[in-house]
Order: sequence, then structure tokens, then C-alpha cells
Amino acid sequence: MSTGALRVILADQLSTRLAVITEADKTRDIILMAEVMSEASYVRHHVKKIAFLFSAMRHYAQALRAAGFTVRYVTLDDEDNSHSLEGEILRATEDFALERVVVTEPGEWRLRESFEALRLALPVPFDILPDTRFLCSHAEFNTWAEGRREFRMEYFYREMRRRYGILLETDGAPCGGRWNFDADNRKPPPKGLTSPRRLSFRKDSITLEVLDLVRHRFADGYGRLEPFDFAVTRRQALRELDHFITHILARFGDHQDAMIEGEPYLNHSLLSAYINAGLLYPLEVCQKAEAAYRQGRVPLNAAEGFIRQILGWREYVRGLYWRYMPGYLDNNALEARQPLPWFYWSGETRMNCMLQALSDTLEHAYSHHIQRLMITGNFALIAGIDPKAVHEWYLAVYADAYEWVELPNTLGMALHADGGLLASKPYAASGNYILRMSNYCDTCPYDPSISTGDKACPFNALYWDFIARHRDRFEQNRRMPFVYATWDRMGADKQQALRAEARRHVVAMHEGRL
Ligand code: FAD
Ligand code: DLZ
Ligand code: SF4
Repeated sequence: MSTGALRVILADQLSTRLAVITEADKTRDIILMAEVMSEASYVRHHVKKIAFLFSAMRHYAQALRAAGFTVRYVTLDDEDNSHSLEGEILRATEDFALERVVVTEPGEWRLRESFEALRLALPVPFDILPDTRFLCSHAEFNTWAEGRREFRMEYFYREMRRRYGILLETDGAPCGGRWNFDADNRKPPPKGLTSPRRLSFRKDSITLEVLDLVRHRFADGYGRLEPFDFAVTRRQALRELDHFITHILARFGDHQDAMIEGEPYLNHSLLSAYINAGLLYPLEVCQKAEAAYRQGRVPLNAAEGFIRQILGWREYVRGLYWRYMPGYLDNNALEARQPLPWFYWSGETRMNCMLQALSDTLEHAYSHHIQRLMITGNFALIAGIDPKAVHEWYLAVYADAYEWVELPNTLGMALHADGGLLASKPYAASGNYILRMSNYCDTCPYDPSISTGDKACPFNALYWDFIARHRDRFEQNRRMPFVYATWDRMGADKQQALRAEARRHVVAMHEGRL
């Protein structure tokens, strides 16, 4: 007798609301989940990311079985494991007499392409269903984008607010009379700014077993495996969400761009890994934030700022990714060619801001947005590091990293490598910005007020060198009116000294002396 469908669930699709599950026939269909080396090693993933996904997958499979589904779960140590998703799908079609194979569209182009190729090799029909966890489909995004000369997230976001009725008055106007309260959210950190306590989840036997597996199979992997505090079930992720809404969201807006040594999380939500893996739904997260505002528990600038990241940025970068892949990956508009310095992986640098961001990353598989954008991203931008190398690093080191969200943020937002498609101006900054928005400079051997010489902050000369070498591109940018005037006022001697200093920094960064 033939079985029904093989229903494939990937590690970042741990949702029970996708059609691949809701349309399953428990009496005939088989769910396939597989831990495979091809996915666990196509970049040098942080070991915490691998452990989080494997533990969450195993818990999810356990819940499906408890609900009456038949699950074929292939562990990494399974002797018959072919170690690719395509191989596991093929093997299942050989082991069972199936009518068809069904999968939700993967989040990365490379995997969707290889699934398209697999379609030809399979003996049965293969359906790739849309990923309905997202709030804007590919077609809807393309309709929005079609015919626009410039894409700006702000306009996309307003449409999403209207479409989902989020933070609107009864007449359709935005709550508080404005769509965007970002101007209220860029305050430098006051002295003593700390982060509220964070949750840590008890490790059950499944998680302990996974930690053991990852410890042994990824002994040379990037990052620290323990302590491991991640939520690994939807129930736990919901607790993390409630903790954030109740205790932290109110402070989210004011110091959203601040950075403090020893405070990796500040008032950020830590929810990206859970939303991206399917344990939380973006709309429920936005609706809970809105409810907290309507109940008077959090101010509007906090709720709006937070919702904009999810309803706006998250959907917008995904739309751009699918619209412009596969070509997007090859963008290098600023012709940046420097190899990635080794300290991105090792964390060994004297620049305290970089040291803090890289140490947080090694320790937690997390750093918050401003560390990613204005520290590690900004450095890579102004030092002219090859976008592909930077992209591979970001894709590897964060627990929330998948190409659909990481690539536009890295190539577009941080590196301006897409020539301004995503961001109208480059996020380049000198030491002065980092001094203003963090306390990192307090204990740094470099001095942010000095630009040349032994104690000079490397961000200064690198910043001016970046400005000078891209003059043709940025001089007319309406968002950079004063930068070139300042550069011109410096005079030739100072300009030459800064550019020579920048060249020394580039040599020093490759020799591990920065
Ligand atoms: P919060 O600050 O609490 O924000 C709330 C939520 O909004 C996040 O959980 C996330 O779902 C969403 N969000 C916020 N900013 C963005 C954004 N720019 N793009 C998309 N979603 C956003 N985010 C990822 O999820 N995966 C990545 O691989 C990733 N790579 C990045 C690489 C670079 C170079 C940069 C600059 C940003 C990257 N981001 C990425 C976006 C952002 O930095 C993270 O989503 C955020 O730091 C996650 O932490 P959080 O959950 O505490 O976020
Ligand atoms: C990231 C990841 C890792 C580390 N391991 C697996 C795995 O063993 N099995 C699996 O199904 N998925 C894994 N993933 C997630 C995939 O890489 C992800 O589905 C694609 O990158 C598309 O987003
Ligand atoms: Fe970073 Fe420069 Fe400040 Fe040091 S002085 S922490 S290198 S910005």
C-alpha cells in the first residue's frame, strides 16, 4: 500500500501553522526532519546556533509525535545519514512508497535551487509551498516595488502598518500622529545604563544530549558552547517574549543605539533566533507589543520602534533578498577587496569596541544591531573588506543568521555594497560616533580624539580615507552635506597624513597588530 506524502520540515521551519503540517494526513503522511552535515557546515556556524537548532528540532519532533504524527527523524549520528537534505529526501522516497513530497520554501536561494534540481530526480511530484510565516509574500513585495525609482523601507512599513492594522487610530491615522518615532530613539547611554535580568532555560535530557553531540562533532567549531541559555520550544520562546514585553520593551526605544561594555543585550528583545526558526510568529510579537502600548504599559516610541523592526525591516529585507537573488550576492559596488582580518574569528584585537562586539559574538552567538552595524559592520566598510568574506562571517556567527535576512543587512545596510539599493547613505562613522554612543572608548588603548600616531583611534583615519576614496559616489548624496566640506577644510597635509595612516592600519589589521 502506498503511504501518503513525505512532509519535510527544515530546522528553521519549526512552526505548526505551515500548510506542510496543517494539511497533513496523520494516518498516511510521514514527516521528515534531518540533522545533516551539509547544512551544519556550509559556513562555520557558531556551535550555539547548531545546538539551538538541533535541540529545537528534536523537541519539535517530539511534540509532533505526541500529537499523533509519524516522524522520521534522522540524527547527525545516524549511520545511514547521507548528510544532505536532498540525500535524505531521496532516501525516504526509496524507503517508503510515497505519493508526493512536500516542503515549505527554504529561506536561502542555494537550497531552493537545489530543491528545484531535486524535483527532476525524484520519482514522485515535489511541491514547494510558500512560507506563510512571513507577512509579505514575494508577489506582494514585487507589486510594491514595481515601478519605484527608489526603495525606502519607511514607505513599505507604512503600507504594512495599514495592511495589518497595527498602531492605527480608528480613522486610519498612525497612533501619536506620526508613523515613525526614531528621532526619539537615538539617545546616548546615560552613566550606569544596565540591562534587566535575562531568562535562562533549564536543560532537559534532549538538550544535554545535543550539547554532548555538538561538543564532540564540532570540537573545532566557532564560539563557546556553554553556558547555553536558549529557549528550545515554542512554550519557552513565548516565555522569553512575555518577559521582554513585561520587563524590557518599555525601555527599548530610548537607548536602542547605545552600547555598553559587559551588557551584550541592553534592552533588545533577543527574539530574532526564535522568530526566524519558527518558534514565534512575527505578527503575534507585533500584536503583543501593540497591546502593551494600548494598555499603557509601554510608551509609543518603544512599541513603534520595536514593531518597525519586525513589520518593517524584517519583511523588507526578505523582499529585497528574493527580488534580487542570485545576483545580489555578487554585489561589490564600492569595490572592496581586502580579505577579512583574522581577528573577526579569533576576537583578538586591541580596539576595545571591536573586542567587545567580537567577544559578545563568540560568547553568545549574539550581538545587538548597533554592534553589528556600527562596530563590526562599520569597520569592515571603512577598511574596505570584501563583502563576500564579511557576509560569510555574519552568516556563520549569529544564532539568528540565515541568508534571506543576513545578506541584505550585511551587503546592503552595513557595507553599501548594493550601491544604495537598501540604504540611501553609507553607515560609515569615525571614533567620535562610538565615543558618543558607548562607553567602549573609556578603557581602550586608542584615543578617539586622535587621528594619527600610536594612540590614534583606527576608526578615524579609516573613516576619512573611506570618505576620500569614494568622493565621486557620495559627494552629491543629500544625506552627507557637511562631510566633504569638512574634508576639504583640512588641507592637503592633513589629508595626506590621514590617508597614509589609514594604509598603515590596513597593514596592521592583517598582521594582527590593530
Ligand atoms: P531587537 O533589536 O530586539 O529587534 C526586534 C526584532 O526586529 C528582531 O528580533 C528581528 O526579528 C527584527 N529586526 C531588527 N532589526 C532588523 C533588521 N535590520 N533586519 C531584519 N530584522 C530585524 N537579523 C537576523 O535576524 N539575522 C541575521 O542574520 C542578521 N544579520 C545582520 C547583519 C548585519 C550586518 C546587521 C547590521 C544586522 C543584522 N540583523 C540580522 C538584523 C538585527 O541586527 C538583528 O535582527 C537583531 O540584532 C537581533 O537581535 P534582537 O532579537 O535582540 O533584536
Ligand atoms: C542552519 C541549519 C543547520 C546548522 N543545520 C540544519 C540541519 O541539520 N537540518 C536542517 O534541516 N536545517 C539546518 N539548518 C537550517 C538550514 O540551513 C536552513 O533551512 C536554510 O539555511 C534555509 O534557511
Ligand atoms: Fe573603538 Fe576607537 Fe573608541 Fe577604541 S578609541 S573603543 S578603537 S572607537
